[in-house]
Amino acid sequence: MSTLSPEVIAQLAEHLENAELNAQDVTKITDDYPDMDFQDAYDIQWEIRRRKEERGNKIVGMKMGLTSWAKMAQMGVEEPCYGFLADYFSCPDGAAIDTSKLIHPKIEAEIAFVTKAPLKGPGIHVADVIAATDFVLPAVEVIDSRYRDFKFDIKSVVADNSSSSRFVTGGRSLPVDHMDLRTCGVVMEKNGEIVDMACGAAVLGDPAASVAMLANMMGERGEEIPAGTFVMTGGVTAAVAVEPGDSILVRYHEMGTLSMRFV
Ligand code: OOG
Ligand code: MG
Repeated sequence: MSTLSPEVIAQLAEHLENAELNAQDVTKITDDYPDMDFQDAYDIQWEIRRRKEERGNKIVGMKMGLTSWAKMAQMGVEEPCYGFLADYFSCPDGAAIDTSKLIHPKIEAEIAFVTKAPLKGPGIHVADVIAATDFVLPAVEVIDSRYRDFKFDIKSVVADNSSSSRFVTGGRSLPVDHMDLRTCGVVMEKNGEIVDMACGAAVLGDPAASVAMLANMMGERGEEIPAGTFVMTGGVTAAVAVEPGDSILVRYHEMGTLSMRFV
């Protein structure tokens, strides 16, 4: 069910995408549309995606969010959500990330998958995900909610493409059966000091369960995760705020390190 008209969906998509492109915060949209539902929220997100594709941007992956207790507790939201990744979100390992294009960036250490076969829900489980995985690799997401002070509810954040803004990937990719991702340790360092650490099991008990949930959530709209898709499974720790001058290093068990600085 949806409650908003196609005109309002289009207008809210333009409003939230402009907030992203102009790096200007806005109030959460549920303040003005308290009755909007999940379908409305995802309709707005898919309309933002359509706008970008129409402008020539390429979609280069998907992300799950709010999949760890650390993240859910930090944001006060207890339901996972997904978003898309556009070409210009992608930054190379070691990148200098320009904060003037962002509102209030935070970083998250994540484990990513690349698929080699399509995954279409409903009914996708962890074994399907493992069978469809080409390799796994480390990723750091830079989230940047367009909502003032990062304050939102689940429907507002879904409409805002789940705060997606930049990501860094690289490190060492591995076959998915090389190790148990649940015990894959991650150490986050900011300016040479450890700020947080966790392991893969923080994400829904197993990061592969996050990919399965993405396939099942997309399946509700008749969409699938195509073969060759890069999927970030969600922050293992709470997100860490960054500002110009900060330098970040994330160390992963067996998957190397990722680094970036903010300018
Ligand atoms: C929503 C996006 C969360 C993650 O990895 O948990 C997310 C937010 O916290 O702004 O990307
Ligand atoms: Mg994330």
